Amino acid sequence: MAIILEKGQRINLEKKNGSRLSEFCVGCNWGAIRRSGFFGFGGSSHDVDLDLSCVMTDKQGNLVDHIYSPLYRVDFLAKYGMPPGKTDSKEFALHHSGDDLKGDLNGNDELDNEIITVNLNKVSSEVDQIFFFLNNVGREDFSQIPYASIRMYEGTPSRVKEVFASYDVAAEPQYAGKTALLLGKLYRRNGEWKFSAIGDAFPDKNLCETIARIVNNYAK
Ligand SMILES: [Ca+2]
Ligand SMILES: [Ca+2]
Repeated sequence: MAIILEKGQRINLEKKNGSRLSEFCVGCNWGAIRRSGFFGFGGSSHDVDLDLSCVMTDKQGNLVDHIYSPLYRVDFLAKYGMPPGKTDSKEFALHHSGDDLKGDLNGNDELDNEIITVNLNKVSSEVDQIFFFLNNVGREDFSQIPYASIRMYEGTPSRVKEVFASYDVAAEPQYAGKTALLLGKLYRRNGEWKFSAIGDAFPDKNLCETIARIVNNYAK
């Protein structure tokens, strides 16, 4: 049984057989918004573009690396002092599957739309915390998105072998007006990696605001 994470919960990355989780996927699955038509005809779907991203900080809480969509405009990022997007961390320990712009158009396909693969054994020694967060590029807030969940699992982006932990994040009134969500962080403690499910939602206009918030309020 996978662990169903709750806001604020901290977990070890220890598996049932006593070994430790070191290579896994962090994936986010979400749905486009369905609008039904008259008498069941002419329903339409409204694309939902969530972006799963992560930033890495060192022991002092300084930003040292990032993964976010290369589709973000370079001039927009530069206004906030942020470098261009990329899908690999510096040491290739983390990799993003690519920017999904729509969400599931025909109901929940149970597959993650954006996935970051993680190999903790390859993470640079300067990295102390890895924060995972979601931004909605569109105008709707998380309470309007039919479903969105994040999970950690072993396997590959196209084949889920075993789910280690999962966390549901959308379609709840508490997310009204919220367009960004800090899902959680991987962090080192006494030489071991652990995971903390943060689950805080914000009304941020874009990912640069969320990154600034993480660095200023969570990383130190
Ligand atoms: Ca996206
Ligand atoms: Ca999906």
